[in-house]
Amino acid sequence: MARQKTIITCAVTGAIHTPTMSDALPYTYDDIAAQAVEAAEAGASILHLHARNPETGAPSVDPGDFAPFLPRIKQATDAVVNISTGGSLTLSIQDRIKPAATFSAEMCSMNMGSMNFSFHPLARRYESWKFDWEKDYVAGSDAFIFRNTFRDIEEAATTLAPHDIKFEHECYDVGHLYNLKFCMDIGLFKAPVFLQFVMGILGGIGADVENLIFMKKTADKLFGDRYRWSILAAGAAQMPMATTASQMGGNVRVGLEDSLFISRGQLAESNAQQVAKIRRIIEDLGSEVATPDEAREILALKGGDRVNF
Ligand code: KMH
Ligand code: ZN
Repeated sequence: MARQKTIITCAVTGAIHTPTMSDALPYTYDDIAAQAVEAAEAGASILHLHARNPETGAPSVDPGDFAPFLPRIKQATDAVVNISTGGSLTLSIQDRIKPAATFSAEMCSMNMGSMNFSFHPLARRYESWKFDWEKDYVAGSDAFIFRNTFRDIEEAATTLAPHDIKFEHECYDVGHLYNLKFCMDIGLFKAPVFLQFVMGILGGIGADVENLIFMKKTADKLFGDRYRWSILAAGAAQMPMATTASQMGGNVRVGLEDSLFISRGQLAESNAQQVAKIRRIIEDLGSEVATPDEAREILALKGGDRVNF
């Protein structure tokens, strides 16, 4: 059987890292748009997008903070837009799904379980901060519960169902695969599903090859051949785990949401630099990367002409 092409997703800014941590982290409308377009040009066929307050860089789920950059990305690229419903991690599911519902994107994230979700150890690395909110946000994440109860998942799934959005099911641990299976059994999601194995978040499964194999085997057991998968590994594990996953037939996600680095100890200059690196690795190892239209076909997406931006 011909090997399927590898889909590269780029997660452009996220809600974990803060402006102090890297000058490359985009948070203005212009910079989010420019880096997203550049990442698509470098080979990302899916752009996973969060918004930020353009003055302070704080994570935002206000649709008004997505509106200035979404049309610009659509005009400049053919890439699939995937809108986060993870949010800002402490907000209600009702607020978190507003951007995806408002803009009816081709894809959005769907977080498959409640968990500790912490990056408080990062706070120790910085003595001064660019913006007032950053230190408390980062240091205080040891008290965050990222809430995604079954009721929250059901609310997100039923609210977004009329929009025909393909979900990127974020599974931060093996139990989240079972949560997804349960949700499929009660009719909330239909196969084939698209899984994102999220590895290396403090609160979730660690980023190593044994765990990846365990996640993959569990997905095989639960979903048979009726799923596609991708990996994102946080921090230093990003490129090594993406490389391994691509060799196992998985798709990959990179971007400054997940890691600020291009190699050990060296900050990335941009999202596109990470996309170019993983693309080079994938191609050097003999695989091909999917174009946006190939990604649409592989994931059976509704099409870029059916979004609301
Ligand atoms: N920040 C990632 C670990 C979301 O946006 O819904 C997971 C994520 C969640 O991308
Ligand atoms: Zn995200």
